[in-house]
Amino acid sequence: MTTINAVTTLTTDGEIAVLSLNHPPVNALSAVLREGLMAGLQQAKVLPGIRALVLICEGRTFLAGADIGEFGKPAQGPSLYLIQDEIEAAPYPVVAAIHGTSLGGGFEVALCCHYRVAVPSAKCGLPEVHLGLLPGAGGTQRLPRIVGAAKALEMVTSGTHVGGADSLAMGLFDQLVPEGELLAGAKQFARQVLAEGRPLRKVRDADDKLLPDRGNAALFADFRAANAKRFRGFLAPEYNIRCIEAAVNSASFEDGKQVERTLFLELVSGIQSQAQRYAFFAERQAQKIADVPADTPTVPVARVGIIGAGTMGGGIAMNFANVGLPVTLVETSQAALDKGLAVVRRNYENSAKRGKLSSAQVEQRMALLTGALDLQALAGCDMVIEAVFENMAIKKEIFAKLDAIVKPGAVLATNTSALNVNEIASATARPEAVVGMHFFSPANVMKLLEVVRGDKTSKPVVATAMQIGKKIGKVAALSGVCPGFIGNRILAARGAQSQAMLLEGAMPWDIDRVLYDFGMPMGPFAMSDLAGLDIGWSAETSKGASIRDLLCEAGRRGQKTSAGYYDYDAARNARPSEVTRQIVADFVARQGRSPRAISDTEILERCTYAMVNEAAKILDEGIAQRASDIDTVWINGYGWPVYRGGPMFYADTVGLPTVVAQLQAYGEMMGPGFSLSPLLLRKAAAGEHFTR
Ligand code: 3H9
Repeated sequence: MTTINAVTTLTTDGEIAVLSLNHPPVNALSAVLREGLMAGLQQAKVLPGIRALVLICEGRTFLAGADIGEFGKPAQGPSLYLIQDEIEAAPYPVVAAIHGTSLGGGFEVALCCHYRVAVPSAKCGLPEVHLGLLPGAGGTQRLPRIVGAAKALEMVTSGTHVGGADSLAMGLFDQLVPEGELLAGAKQFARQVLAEGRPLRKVRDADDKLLPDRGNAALFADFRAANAKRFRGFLAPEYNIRCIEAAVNSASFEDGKQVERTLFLELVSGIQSQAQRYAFFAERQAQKIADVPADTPTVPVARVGIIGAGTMGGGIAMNFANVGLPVTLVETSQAALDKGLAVVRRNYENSAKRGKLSSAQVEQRMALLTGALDLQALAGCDMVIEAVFENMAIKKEIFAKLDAIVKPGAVLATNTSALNVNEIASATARPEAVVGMHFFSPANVMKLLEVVRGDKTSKPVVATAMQIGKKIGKVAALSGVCPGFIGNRILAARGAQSQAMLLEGAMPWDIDRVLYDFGMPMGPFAMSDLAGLDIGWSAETSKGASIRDLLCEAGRRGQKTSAGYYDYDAARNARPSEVTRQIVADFVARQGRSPRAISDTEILERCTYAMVNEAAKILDEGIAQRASDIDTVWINGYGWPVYRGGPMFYADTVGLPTVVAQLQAYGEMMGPGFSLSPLLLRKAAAGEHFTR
């Protein structure tokens, strides 16, 4: 065995050379790895008697892509392109031996190898679009030469990881070998290639898959039109499409690659990719808690209990069933339980209709759910999540009962979205076991899990909640206790401004349009209509003291009544409402106010800067551990456009002095409850940022 450098070794087995890379955690193509790879390839070439080379990785995965942290820094070591040329021009077959995830630049290296062998659990893909990028090392030119333009378009714009069997069927892998036998299988494959005298196949030369689409403008126009909503606001999907177009229509591989190179450079230096790369690391950073080290013991969770089988409880239960964990769902009546389980079944069956689950999988998951009408059924659960409606007295009553039922050492979680977790914990004799696990609706879909740490929550309990979040595919972020925690507290700050502007002259659809155009999935008024305007409202106590009261009194309760701030047609398409316009205008007039024209800039600034200001307070108070956690919450829980990197990153791009100056300029209009965050003021004055 020859050690090439700290991460690379070269061994031989008869006529086969094996170049092995080991750069934890994910074998990213950092400078040190590129150096080792290049030197290893060159040394193998001069070894006597070598007739084939296997490229393999140690650890959990094959090369998972370029080192994202290196973008924007001065280049070091050999470029990926030189390495790819070296592989493609090797004098003998080079076989990539793939396990784990072969992604981005890592898969682009594999695509330069003459052959690809993988274990069945291996996946491959070009996920650069999620980083606001495109595959910049020939991926957009080679992929369609294997799978055709239509499939390539879908793959590069969705960033999907393709499993082993599908990759084999699509020609991305040449052979699957049994798990645990990758190296032996790859060597065997190489020997077979030699024995059969198979050629040094180069994907770059294979044009036949492209030819049928040459000049087919409709393919691309249709793809753009069909995905316009999905790609809204993002630059990278369009740039990826242009590269596939170039692959199909360019006179040569090199011409297409030039287009790819130019567009890659534009994206990598742009603000969208910077924001998306930041969000990638922010999400992973959010897992880390300063005083809860990674080796903190956790509670083994083999069975989960959920109290409440409503929309939230049922959705939460699905997350656990999806990863094979049995769930006990407790309701107060058989009817409510049956209804909840029927909704879960319907959700699964809808997934099956869309081809995402087999009917056997639907049954397997349903079989993991057990209904019960008595809290006693939770005795054997390792984690219990309370998901009843937001009423402190009821929650305290439930937690007091749980104390006598649930086994010692279990985690007692509440899904409250705003209530005081410390007060809930005080109802038990074991407040250290109590933690907030705030899921977002629909809980089986939304990525965010806000883990709320009470004053007495123990470290193992915090660590368990974070860990189980990852296990069920959520992005977990830690919050301290305050009304609304990180996410809803910031939402309330935005809500206050949008309500205030309604009284100053803006209409709901003006405000919603500005926020939608900014990139949010919907504005605050459309969101209220979706949730129901009558949440927390009752006809008995309504005093007609707000526009919401008046709308509810008029029977306009939101989408469910086909009318709220907006009018809705049968397909739930929203239209500005004349009735709402009149209700707003009359209310404003009764208050003796004269409506004024409010610019789009003012709407955007007051909404987003008020959010930034509240976020700064949250950070200052230690409710959030770091600014990037706040961004992770807003991107994954509320649809803040990831290409703007979250409220804190956005504030940094705007410039904190500008944020402060504008908030000061709006002055009294921000409302009596508004005050500038001392941290925001300090940072602006010192020329500092939140996220850099
Ligand atoms: C690219 O390739 C561009 C080319 O086309 C063109 C070049 C010219 N770089 O996610 P995890 C770190 S763009 C640096 O928790 P998992 C990550 O930060 C790239 N670091 O593990 C974390 O660090 P820490 C295209 C990376 O098992 C640790 O590894 N490739 C990179 O849940 C573990 O990560 C991608 O977009 C990286 N590329 O998932 C793939 N990847 O422990 C991005 C990971 O300090 N990566 N880290 O927090 C992934 O999707 C997942 O990490 C992966 C593993 C599926 C691989």
